[in-house]
Amino acid sequence: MSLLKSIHGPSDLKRMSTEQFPELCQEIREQIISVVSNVGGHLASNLGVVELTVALHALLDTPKDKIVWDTSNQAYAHKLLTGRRERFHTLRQFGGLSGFCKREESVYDTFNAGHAGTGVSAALGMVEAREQLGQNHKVVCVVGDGAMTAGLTLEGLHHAGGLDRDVLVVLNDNQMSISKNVGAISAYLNRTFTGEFYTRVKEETRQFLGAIPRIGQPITKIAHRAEELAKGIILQGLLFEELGFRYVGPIDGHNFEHLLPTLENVLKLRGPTLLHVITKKGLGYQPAMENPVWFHACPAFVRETGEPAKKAPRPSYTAIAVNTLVKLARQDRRIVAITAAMCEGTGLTAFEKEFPDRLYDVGIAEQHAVTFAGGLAAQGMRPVVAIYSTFLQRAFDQIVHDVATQNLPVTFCIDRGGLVAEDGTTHHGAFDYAYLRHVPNMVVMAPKDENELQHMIKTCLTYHGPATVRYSRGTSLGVEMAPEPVTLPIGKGELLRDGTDVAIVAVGVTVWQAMKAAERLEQDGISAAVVNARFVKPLDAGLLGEVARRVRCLVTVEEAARMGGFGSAVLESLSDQGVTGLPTKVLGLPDWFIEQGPQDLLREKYGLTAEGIYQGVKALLEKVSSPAVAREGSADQRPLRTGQGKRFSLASLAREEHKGDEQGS
Ligand SMILES: Cc1ncc(C[n+]2csc(CCOP(=O)(O)OP(=O)(O)O)c2C)c(N)n1
Repeated sequence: MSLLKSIHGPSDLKRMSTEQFPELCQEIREQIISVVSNVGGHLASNLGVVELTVALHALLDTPKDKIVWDTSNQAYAHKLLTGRRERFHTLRQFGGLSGFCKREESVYDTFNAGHAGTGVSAALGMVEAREQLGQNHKVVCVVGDGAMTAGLTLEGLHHAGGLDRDVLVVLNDNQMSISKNVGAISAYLNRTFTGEFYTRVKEETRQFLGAIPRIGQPITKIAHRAEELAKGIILQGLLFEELGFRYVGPIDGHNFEHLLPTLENVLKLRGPTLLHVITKKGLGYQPAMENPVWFHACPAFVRETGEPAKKAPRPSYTAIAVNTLVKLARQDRRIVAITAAMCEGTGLTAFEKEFPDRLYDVGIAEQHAVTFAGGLAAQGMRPVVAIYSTFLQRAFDQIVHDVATQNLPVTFCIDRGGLVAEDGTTHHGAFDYAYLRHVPNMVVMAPKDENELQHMIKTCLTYHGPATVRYSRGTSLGVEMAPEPVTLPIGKGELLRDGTDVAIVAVGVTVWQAMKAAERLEQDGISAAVVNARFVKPLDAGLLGEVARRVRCLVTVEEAARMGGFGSAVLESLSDQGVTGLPTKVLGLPDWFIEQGPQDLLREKYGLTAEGIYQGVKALLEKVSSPAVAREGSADQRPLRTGQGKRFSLASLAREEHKGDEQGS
């Protein structure tokens, strides 16, 4: 009989003998490996926290007690133990379980996450809510050593130490962020469990634990002993002690004989406590232990070999971007690259290989990465900050205050722009056009294909101020590449085809879809112009105005949030140029958080495929029956005829569009 199958919630765990826990952990690992090999996911981190998760749920009274998982990429075992085992095979798929914690998914998920470093602050908020509301429950935050390098974590610890409330922070230390953890804090943590020192600490911890009766020991006495232990033998806890935490550890996070009694005791301690737990990424699956970096967040793989189930047919946009950077860095000594703990994901490993001294991994510190780049640029360097669109959100003020106000030549390689698929809501790069285009001095570009991408990288690096190039997750299109990247004229789009019925103005990956839609429209006898905007800012106002004046309606397309994005920019530009009364439609992502799912499926759902654009144009054209109407009179009073002869005003047209938004076409 499977132990895991008998668990429908944490209370079942409490009925189980602790001797059965190792076997249960084996089953949990088996389940995780089996599902992740099918659907991809954060394998290595999850395999590392199985015992810790079992121990926490066995000792806490969840969901009354709260566990906050920082980043929450390591919450698979937590999901399996909290009533989601039967749906676990749907992990990360459209309509399935999220790969992260989601309050809307389970009462056991106390806080939504996906970005690193939020755990301590959120947990502290819950602690204060408990105090304010006169409640009585425990709050435990599990945070990785990687997330310890996030400024936000340190801000949370700093505040917690000052507040002096009862809160337990479990530092899950596997020495890895995605790749090897970096920086001074990581080095500090490493010193705590290497070689002889760790062995001695482990032994003394064991003696300490042996001396504590499991039940009935007055809390103060245990606290005192714990304090003695911490002060007496664990100098390395000093950083946390100075921040106002009681430090306990390090302990072996895979050994229930250490985990259970220690956790049981630290959960009784008063005040902020930090338990330092050592775990191994990938434990239980040999390929993941050997290559925890690849298995941090892997695609589907062949279980027997650990090889990817599918090989990409062409290089990714990421690879093309970095190849170009490497090429340009060979010619310009001032080019340096910066990553915030995402060397692999951003492809900068290739840059590091050739220029190890010109690559900076700053840890999970996007804000610092941007200001650091500002400092480099102020002294004449040409820094390139490569960060995923979603993570760059965190550095908005640094972009504005530390780069743009000074017009510093920092290049932003914004990877994973648009829909990113299975990581879902917290990871889609939906907001970048909107959060960048209103920043003075900022140039914002997005390539239609990989050839244009290489030109845009070069354009950024020859521009005198801040410039961003935003590209998609996934495989490039396979277009012919120019032998060398060239500098594009700033603010110039290209007219890919001319037409008189409709202008489709697209940017980024949507451009080729717009071209396909135009070909289909042509078969219906509709003449469609297609503009590749290239620049979200500055827009090619001249080209837009010119094209807009010779068509009956205009549709913009972007794989980004519609509100405040590229389409909005086009409409503002047309209005500034006095092109009023032209029926328009803005295709893009709606005003809600986009769910997880394959890119193609989501593109289809949100009308961003060739078919979606075709349908969008047809719907608009249907409303614009008379070519003359679109060109004359004041926008709001002018009557329009639909194909069916129904009368519309442009104001009612706008209401129709808005209704479409709410329903989520
Ligand atoms: C703000 C932010 N930057 C980057 C990432 C990408 N990322 C996901 S997990 C991770 C490493 C986390 O390491 P750690 O906190 O030690 O947790 P582990 O996965 O080892 O359990 C990184 C950098 C992120 N999720 N959020």
